[in-house]
Amino acid sequence: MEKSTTPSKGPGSKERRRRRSRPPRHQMRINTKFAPRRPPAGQALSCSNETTLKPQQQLELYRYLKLTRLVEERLVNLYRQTKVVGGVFRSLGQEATAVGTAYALQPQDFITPLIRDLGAVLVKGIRPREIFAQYMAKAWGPSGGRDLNIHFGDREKGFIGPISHLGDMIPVMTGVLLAARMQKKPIVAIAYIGDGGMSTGAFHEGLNFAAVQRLPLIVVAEYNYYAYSTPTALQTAVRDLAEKAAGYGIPAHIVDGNDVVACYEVTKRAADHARGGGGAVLIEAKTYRRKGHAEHDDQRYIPAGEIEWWEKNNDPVDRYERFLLDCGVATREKLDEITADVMREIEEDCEWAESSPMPDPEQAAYGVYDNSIVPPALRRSVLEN
Ligand SMILES: Cc1ncc(C[n+]2csc(CCOP(=O)(O)OP(=O)(O)O)c2C)c(N)n1
Ligand SMILES: [Mg+2]
Repeated sequence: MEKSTTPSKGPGSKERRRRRSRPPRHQMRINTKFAPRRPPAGQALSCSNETTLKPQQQLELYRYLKLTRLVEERLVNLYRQTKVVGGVFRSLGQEATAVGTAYALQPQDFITPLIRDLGAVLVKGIRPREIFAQYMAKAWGPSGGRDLNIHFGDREKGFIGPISHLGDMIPVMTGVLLAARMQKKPIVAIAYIGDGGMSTGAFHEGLNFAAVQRLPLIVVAEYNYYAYSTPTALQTAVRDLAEKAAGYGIPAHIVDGNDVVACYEVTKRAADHARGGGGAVLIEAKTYRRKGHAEHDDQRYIPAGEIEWWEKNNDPVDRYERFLLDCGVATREKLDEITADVMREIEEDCEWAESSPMPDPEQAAYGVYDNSIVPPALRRSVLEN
């Protein structure tokens, strides 16, 4: 028998329930529980002491923070030796945001990072050797020299490679999550975005759609004071990026982006909310970009003393070391041991990447087009042997 084609009289009961379960207006406020706070006079900044992380996990977090910082330092060395193709983009001073947020995900969950989210990529299981080979455009790198820096992906590891156009990864990740819902895969995802990227049309359209569909998308908005040389106040009229969530009817958090524990805790809550069917969440991480847009940028547009203030008073690695030592999770010797181990890994991986050949020029024709329908111009000379 054929299925009834009677037109629907409106949303089904499941849809009605979903609509009714939307939070009332007054609940759509910004949660500031883990927002930046001033320490009591005379005390240096540490991290949130409200944590569900076990000591072993706390040490692992430290390892990722140091790994991120030291991989980037090595990239700068390689750049100065002219071995890097293209630019080097640092996350100096804001490593805790990428590391802490990504650490709150489960292995099956997805991320799509931006240039300042190397820490999230490493947490997702990408090895430093892949990063070095990719930056040097080597044949053994993940894109085989076709693209640079973190413009590659690894779907097995839940890492969707970003494209350059700011904002566009929000609708892409929304699509990934819609597909996962149709395949009944219970994943959540983080899409990272900068204060500048949030001013694009793609950001708005993507987040609006994710919110309407109640997709488990966590947008991590990195307020780091600048987009290239433009201060945030010159390109958005809101004070806090989190205010934008109200326009989509989704909850928002403001977190201290230089407190790795707070970043973890906020994202854990957002992921639980999203996984439980609550829909999209916006997390604004307050942090600071201590280097220029890329290594070539001399930062002449930055007010005198600003970078030095952040370096001295609000460095995420210093803060986390203070926290681990104060609460007795680690001794100085333990931290040194972890750092030495990270340096060993970087040494080994960098050597591996440097020993890789450059790609064969012909390889440029592969992995781009469907090679069964190669353009005639390339057919004989390149692809037929
Ligand atoms: C749609 C679009 N416009 C402009 C650019 C060029 N661009 C690349 S990064 C960047 C600054 C991004 O600033 P922000 O989003 O704050 O991220 P941050 O660099 O601070 O991490 C710009 C303008 C781009 N990639 N895409
Ligand atoms: Mg920015």
